[in-house]
Amino acid sequence: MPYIGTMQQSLFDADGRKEALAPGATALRGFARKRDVALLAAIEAIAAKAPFRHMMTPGGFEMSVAMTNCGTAGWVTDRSGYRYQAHDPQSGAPWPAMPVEFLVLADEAATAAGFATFAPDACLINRYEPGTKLSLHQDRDEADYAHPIVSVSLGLPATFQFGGPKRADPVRKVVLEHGDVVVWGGPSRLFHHGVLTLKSGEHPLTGTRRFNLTLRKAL
Ligand code: MD6
Ligand code: FE
Repeated sequence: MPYIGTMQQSLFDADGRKEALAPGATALRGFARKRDVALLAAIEAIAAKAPFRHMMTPGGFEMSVAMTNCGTAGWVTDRSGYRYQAHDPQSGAPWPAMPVEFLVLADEAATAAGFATFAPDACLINRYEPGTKLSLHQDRDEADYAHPIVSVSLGLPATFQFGGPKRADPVRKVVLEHGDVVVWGGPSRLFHHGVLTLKSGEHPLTGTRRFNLTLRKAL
């Protein structure tokens, strides 16, 4: 193998490049890419049972990002607030089971980022189309903030905003591309973050969409 090939292998191996975003937050570039087709097929199977929908915020605004869930608990919002619940409010049925490939990826990513074994019980699936965005927020509906969140980006790239403990703290912009995984825990677990308005584009696997999985230990 030529020398440059060996160099690339060591810097950009199957685990992707590791990038520290904040204390306890690590981007694993390209970590999910080799599983992209299986992950997208699993999302499609979940959405066939629990379709993507635009949920209502407690303040009465319909979210531009479409969402669904899998796992024993799913994140929902409506006029009465944010929470995790075992059933899809739209059908009354339990959320679809967490696919084994999600569990394997989440645990491998958490381990690669230096966390102990990670066994998520909830996965929120976000679907973005050009023009949609996710406002600055904190993820704080989970029972125990000691667990990290593993985030998987697929399809069109998006600009992620990564802030601090206070909403008004300055934000850092990070582009998340197809296959990128972010493992996020520790001191920055409750930092504010959001996704800027998705730009139009065309991805060979997802067309005009971006999907994001956030795997959580909610209960
Ligand atoms: C997104 N992600 O990337 C939205 N939350 O579409 C999140 O809101 C998020 O990536 C908690 C931890 C990781 C995340
Ligand atoms: Fe979040």
